[in-house]
Amino acid sequence: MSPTLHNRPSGTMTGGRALAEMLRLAGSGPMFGMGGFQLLPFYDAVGPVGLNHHLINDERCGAFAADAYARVTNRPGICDGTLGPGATNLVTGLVESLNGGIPIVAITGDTNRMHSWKNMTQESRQVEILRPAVKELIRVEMTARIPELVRRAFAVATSGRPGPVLLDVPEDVAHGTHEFAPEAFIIDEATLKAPARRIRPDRTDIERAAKLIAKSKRPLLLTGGGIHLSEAWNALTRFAETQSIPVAHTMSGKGGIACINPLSVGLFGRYSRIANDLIEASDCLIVIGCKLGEIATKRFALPPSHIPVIHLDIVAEEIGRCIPAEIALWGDARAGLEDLTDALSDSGATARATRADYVAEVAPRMRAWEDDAAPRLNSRDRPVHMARLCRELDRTLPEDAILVADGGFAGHWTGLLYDTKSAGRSFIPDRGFASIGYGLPGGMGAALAALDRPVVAISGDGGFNMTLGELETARRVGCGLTVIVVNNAASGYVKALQHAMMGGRYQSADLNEMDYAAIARTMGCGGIRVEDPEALSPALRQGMEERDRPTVIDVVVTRNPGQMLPAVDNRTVEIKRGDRVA
Ligand SMILES: Cc1ncc(C[n+]2csc(CCOP(=O)(O)OP(=O)(O)O)c2C)c(N)n1
Ligand SMILES: [Mg+2]
Repeated sequence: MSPTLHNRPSGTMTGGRALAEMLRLAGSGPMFGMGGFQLLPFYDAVGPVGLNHHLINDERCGAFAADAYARVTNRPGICDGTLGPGATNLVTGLVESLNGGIPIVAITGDTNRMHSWKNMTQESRQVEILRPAVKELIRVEMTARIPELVRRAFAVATSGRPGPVLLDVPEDVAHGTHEFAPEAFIIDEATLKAPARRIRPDRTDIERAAKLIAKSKRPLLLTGGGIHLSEAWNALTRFAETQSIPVAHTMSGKGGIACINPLSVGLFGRYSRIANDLIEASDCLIVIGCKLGEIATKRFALPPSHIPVIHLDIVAEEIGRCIPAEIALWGDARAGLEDLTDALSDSGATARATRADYVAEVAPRMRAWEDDAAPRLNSRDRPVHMARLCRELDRTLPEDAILVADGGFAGHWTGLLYDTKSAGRSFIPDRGFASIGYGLPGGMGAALAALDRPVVAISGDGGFNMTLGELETARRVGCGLTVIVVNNAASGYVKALQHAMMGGRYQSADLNEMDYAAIARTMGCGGIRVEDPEALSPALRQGMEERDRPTVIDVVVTRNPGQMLPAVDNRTVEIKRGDRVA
């Protein structure tokens, strides 16, 4: 336990001050919220204790920003909302973190308990509304217990499968005072970053898995966001390389190994380059830190049931939920990969020789895919083709850049086509809940987490409209973020589905034609409108050069709903009743 005694406050202070002191001891980064009466003592204390708190224009966006901060750093992101609508506005953002396994400590004000349930203004059953949105909801009933319960919040947020923890603080607890001893202010440093602790899979299970892998001719790694939470990048790369096993990834798992690593076979699931074909032809699937949900399995059509699955996950009950696992490895991804590498260390050379032909298939398959996709990837179309936009991102973003992708098409297109140049979480899509509106606030959280790295967010125009107010926040905070607005003047995904499945009967799918670059300029930000694909790369460079204000690049893309789905090609899909095409 640390820190040392001299760093600890003591004496009589408000609950709000005690909360701020604990967050300071936890080394908390930028936090995002909107105040109200209940948490005023906390707001009053953040400045004096040296915390970095930013007013947000919508609490949901505060939670999104905290989520992205946590994805970049693996340290709990912090957000807050006041009593009532402030608290309930957090729900969508917190569910993103819950489903994504992202460590968050959220704080809400609540009614003064002297008057609760007497029609207090803004009162609701907020604890009940928020409880299923978080890993644990901690109701703080005594000012004196604030340090202990903040400790608990960090421990829960970063242990096991990380997640959001909510501290619900009644007004009288925040405003009330207590005489604290310095010993109260301690926090376990291990809990300040996920994973707080690592657990290794059972030895016997590792040996069984190693035997199955050793005899497999075409094993394939299927990796999810758990790789990033466990910081298992090196362990994964080493395991894949020493055993000659190709790696496919989900959208959240991109960057488990560098996309440009010859063993990377790209995205699998709803959209895929070559990975789905390799899954079909595999004889052993090694699933790591991946829930195998709807998108990863193409609505549970993948993988074929005859292929044995080894499933390593930090949540034991997640294993076998969607796809039965032949071998269940319960534990931390990095630890499990290290143990598998060790268990197979003697057979590495043999494995590499046996699988030489197999891994040699990857490059020509990728080339064939690339040849097929080239007309789209290099398209000179005006309006801009989405594949070309992704290609320009790929070419222009430097190795250390972070790309944050919004919930609509933006995430799927870049998930399929954007290549990370090194291992690590440098592609951040909000796949926990896939809400639109994450791009801008998520980009801001990522930019504040990585001040020296270029951060680009890509969002649909619908998603951007939803959270446009945060451009004011990003401007005020001085955030050198580049936001690409994929301007198709539509709720595109919906329109494309109506095109494919409803015979082109479009309902509530069109947006107004807008110039988002002009709007951005009016708000004191940079704004560049791009209609010619050749202008994409210079615009991106210009955006990334701005270090202390955001730049919006408004990219006019196709308005043709027949060209919107991210399959890179544009085949007509045959649809049977009840099908979901994308
Ligand atoms: C909060 C929320 N509401 C609805 C949806 C369903 N949805 C998925 S994609 C999409 C279209 C979003 O439009 P836009 O942001 O412009 O992206 P585009 O698909 O046009 O690229 C919608 C409405 C969602 N993901 N999140
Ligand atoms: Mg759109």
